[in-house]
Amino acid sequence: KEIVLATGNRHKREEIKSILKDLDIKIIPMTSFADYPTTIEDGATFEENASKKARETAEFFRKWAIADDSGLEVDCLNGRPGIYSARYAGENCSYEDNNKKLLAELKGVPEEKRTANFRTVIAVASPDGRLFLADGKIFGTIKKYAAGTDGFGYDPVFYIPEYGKTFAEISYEIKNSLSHRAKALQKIKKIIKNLSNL
Ligand code: ITT
Ligand code: NA
Repeated sequence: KEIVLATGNRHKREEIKSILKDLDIKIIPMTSFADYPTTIEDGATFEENASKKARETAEFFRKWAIADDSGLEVDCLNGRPGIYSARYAGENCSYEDNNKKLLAELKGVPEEKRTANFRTVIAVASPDGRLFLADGKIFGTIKKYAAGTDGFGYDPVFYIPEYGKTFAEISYEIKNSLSHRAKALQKIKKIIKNLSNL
């Protein structure tokens, strides 16, 4: 029982492995192979991009594959950066560049209008072309300045009112128990468990 994890993002890799650790399946990082497909993420939705990453990886290795497409949706920006979250401030930009750009765009926007959510779509693809999708969301607000050093991406600016902390200020254990990614992966776990041939 093996599944190839189709992500080039080491933070996602660690979170996904941790969330799926109780599953009786060996998770092989795509990046542990010398050669792996680099999917062009030209879909219009998280679903399309996650599906494309999982399908291309399953086809390439002739093995089951799991992929994650995710991002931050800010309400007062009409859902941006959304599917463009990784490259919001430009191609190959840093997480810090993205956070700076986001805080600049939200300059002067009052507390109550800074609502946002993270969204993840997980796709699982079989080598014979089957596809399973699950999604997860977590709601919060965009803080006025970055805080915390854990996590990655927009974690330092994503504030969870229930905890009074950003995602970068809470422990990995807590983030991985309530995040968008955790919710999507819990749903996919149930699907995977019912697949007799994986
Ligand atoms: P792969 O496509 O190789 O999986 P990626 O980082 O390019 O890696 P995406 O295309 O799905 O992944 O872009 C997701 C971006 O959304 C990511 O780079 C972060 O900027 C942001 N993001 C996703 N999940 C996040 C999380 O849990 N915390 C903070 N930021 C997150
Ligand atoms: Na990507």
